[in-house]
Amino acid sequence: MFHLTRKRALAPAAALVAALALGACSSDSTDAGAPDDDADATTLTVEAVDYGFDKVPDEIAAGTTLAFTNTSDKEFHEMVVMRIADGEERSVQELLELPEEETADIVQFMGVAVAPPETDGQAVQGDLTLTEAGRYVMLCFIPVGADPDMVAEAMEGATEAPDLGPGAPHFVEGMVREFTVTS
Ligand SMILES: [Cu+2]
Repeated sequence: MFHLTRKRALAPAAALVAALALGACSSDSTDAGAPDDDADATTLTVEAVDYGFDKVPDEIAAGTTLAFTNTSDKEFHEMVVMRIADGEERSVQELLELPEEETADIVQFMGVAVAPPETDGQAVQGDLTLTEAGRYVMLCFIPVGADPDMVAEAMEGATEAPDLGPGAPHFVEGMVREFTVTS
């Protein structure tokens, strides 16, 4: 059902365009130098806030492992990491508007980490060590205002069809961040 949630969230929605534009350029240039220390730069901890991913440089060295921590005191967050196919030049915003069947060959799921409020996250699927250079995007699909306990149950598969409420996915509110992995 975790997958279903994500697929539903990727459905076209005109209102996304403006919201996504807000999130796409929220990079913090003060962080840009961080991954240059090759010796120690093997783990990068991404901080989830309401609603965004902090501490994400524009460029990340290949071989870096992404860790995840949630600094929000109310929202459950996830970090779904996807790689965008080589040669693809459309923006993340444009890709999010495509029908699901068209994105299957363009966007490759890499891994996901999840974290309840004020908790360090854990990877629950895939591999968050990014070895291949290219364009990547991280997103959070949790609905705004969802009960963190219910989200946790849904993640564990304990609830068949969890009602996480009517909120828009967090990525609509800015929890979408593109970055580049460099070799
Ligand atoms: Cu979130």
